[in-house]
Amino acid sequence: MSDVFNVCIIGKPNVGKSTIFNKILGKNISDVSEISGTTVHPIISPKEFNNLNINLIDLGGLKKKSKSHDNKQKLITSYTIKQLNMSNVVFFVLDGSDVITKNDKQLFRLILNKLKSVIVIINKTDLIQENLKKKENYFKFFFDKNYPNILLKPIFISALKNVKREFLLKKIYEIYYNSKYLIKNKDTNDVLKNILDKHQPVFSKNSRPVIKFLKHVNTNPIIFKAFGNKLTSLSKDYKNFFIKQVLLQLKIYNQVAVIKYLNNKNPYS
Ligand SMILES: Nc1nc2c(ncn2[C@@H]2O[C@H](COP(=O)(O)OP(=O)(O)OP(=O)(O)O)[C@@H](O)[C@H]2O)c(=O)[nH]1
Ligand SMILES: [Mg+2]
Repeated sequence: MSDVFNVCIIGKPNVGKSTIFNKILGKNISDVSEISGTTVHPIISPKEFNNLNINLIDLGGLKKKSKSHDNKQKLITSYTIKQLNMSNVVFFVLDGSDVITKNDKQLFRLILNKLKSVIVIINKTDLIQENLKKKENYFKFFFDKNYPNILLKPIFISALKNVKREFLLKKIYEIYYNSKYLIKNKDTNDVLKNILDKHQPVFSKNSRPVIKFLKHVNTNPIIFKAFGNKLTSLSKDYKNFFIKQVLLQLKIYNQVAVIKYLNNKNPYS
């Protein structure tokens, strides 16, 4: 039996989630309309790619917490949380013709807090009025600067004109593929050496923290263990630098990573 991967589509109302869902499946299964709040109940449909069985899940649009008190929004919120918990990957959809709103940020936090792999999709690029490159950079910069423990390259599409189906499915497949294997100790420790060559942890309270060994212990969510001495005095800045470097050097995109720092433990024991 081949593996199954759940991929849910999350975003604020009216950003084009159901349009993307239909275009990827090549069938009009989920209702689309210009009125926001069209989808309420989750719509789940299978799609096969490279022998991977994907369950694509269209969800209702989520509003800001402060505006989610009516019954319909409460229902959408509870369905979303349930599907999010069961998902392997999230398509997080934003409206490219708009700015990034507080609602988008709240939703993205929710996804990251659950340590979900996430593919950021900027939709409706056909509606972008201003300089396209400038707008693309605006989104790229936001996702690059604000989240140290995940590397994100937003994908720009117009679901109406070209949903980039193969490309999106390939991104899901990459995460599935990465989730099958642990990275070898030799590779993680080569990366550790490179990072320490670039930038050592600084002295704090008269002692220098030392990271000696880096081990990949879990996939999706990605968890590393870093072993060494005096690691409780590592600064937040250094940890942010360190995790970003690990992801960059191992070329891990769209997957949130956690590093657990452990003092004076022998990784071989
Ligand atoms: N111009 C443009 N319009 C789009 C695009 N994608 C979707 N739309 C339109 O945006 C409106 C909302 O699309 P939906 O797919 O229903 O959006 P949704 O996110 O599922 O909305 P809710 O279910 O209400 O949260 C519809 O009028 C779509 O035709 C796009 O790429 N470009
Ligand atoms: Mg919808």
